Amino acid sequence: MKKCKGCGTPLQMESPEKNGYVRDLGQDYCQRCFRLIHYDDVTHFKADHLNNVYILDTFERYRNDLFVLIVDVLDIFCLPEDDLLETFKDKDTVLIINKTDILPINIRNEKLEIIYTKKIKELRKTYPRIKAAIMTNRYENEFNDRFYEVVNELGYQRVLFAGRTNAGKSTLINKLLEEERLTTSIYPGTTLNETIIEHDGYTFIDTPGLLDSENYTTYLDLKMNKLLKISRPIRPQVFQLNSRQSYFFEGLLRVDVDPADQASVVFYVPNDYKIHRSPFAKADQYYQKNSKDFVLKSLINKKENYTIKKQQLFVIKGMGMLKVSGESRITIHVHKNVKIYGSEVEI
Ligand SMILES: Nc1nc2c(ncn2[C@@H]2O[C@H](COP(=O)(O)OP(=O)(O)OP(=O)(O)O)[C@@H](O)[C@H]2O)c(=O)[nH]1
Ligand SMILES: [Mg+2]
Repeated sequence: MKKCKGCGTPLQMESPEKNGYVRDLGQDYCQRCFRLIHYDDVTHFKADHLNNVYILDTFERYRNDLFVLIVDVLDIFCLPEDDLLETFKDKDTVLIINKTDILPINIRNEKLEIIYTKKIKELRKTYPRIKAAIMTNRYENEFNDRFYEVVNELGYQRVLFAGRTNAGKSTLINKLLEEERLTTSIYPGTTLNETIIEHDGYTFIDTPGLLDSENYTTYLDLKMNKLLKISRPIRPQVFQLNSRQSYFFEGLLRVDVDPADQASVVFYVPNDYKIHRSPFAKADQYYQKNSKDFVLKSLINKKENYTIKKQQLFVIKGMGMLKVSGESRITIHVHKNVKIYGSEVEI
């Protein structure tokens, strides 16, 4: 059966409402991919049939191939507690830490290498089949050479690309192919089926992304997903405080900080939204008044308390990070399913 070159779904002419629809089976790309690529039209964007069991079954069929696991740079701090690596523990894996371009300028380069090298060293103690790790992003020029070097050294010709949805799997394969062959988009669930590509004696297998119930984007509709996309280096939003304050990121996040003396809080979130600061006493009032007008609608429905001794970094999956410095007690309010990962790392 002929499959769409962009998303891997079998092509069909019967039902325009279903995935894989084409007017003519001579076409290479389905209606959904065509409209998405050329018009950013998501009318036909559906990924309902995707589920992790289906994707894990796909992986098993390629279990003897090399697995390239692509992880968003912000998710690397979550990996020790996340179940993602468990999925790949019995497979030779190359870990790719992707989208490094979104990190703030001040934590790039050497500092970054040190932080991530340490993290990977720790992870390899539990997951010895992580054979190599590469940090990169779609704009980086040396990736292809480094990639082939690693793959050749490990002695593989067949490589499966796996990871969470939206991690940049299809984008990275296009980079290796040096053409925009696979469909990529900001919307999670772009790739619908495995896609096998022969290239220069190698076989690349693109796969749908694993869904992540802990990620904020899982709970946002397509339009809202667009708003959370980070495409430029994050500009940290920094606040100093010496009394109890509350901070809001639209309707998605509220952080109450109660410093013992002096403290600072830094938000690493998409640049287009400014953090709103309010004295703690007026925070509930602010929230009630504005919740209807938030561009990113109100999804705050759980809170977690933390005590900070010196400094702590928190990753709010799918949204960004925040760093609190100075002895304080804090409360983070987010969507009930979104996991908050605390990390001691100093950035
Ligand atoms: N800033 C930045 N954005 C990237 C990078 N790589 C991919 N993206 C963007 O991330 C989004 C998702 O990319 P895809 O390649 O479609 O991701 P995927 O992992 O194939 O996603 P699914 O098919 O949904 O599982 C797109 O908007 C890409 O442009 C990168 O290195 N840096
Ligand atoms: Mg994809």
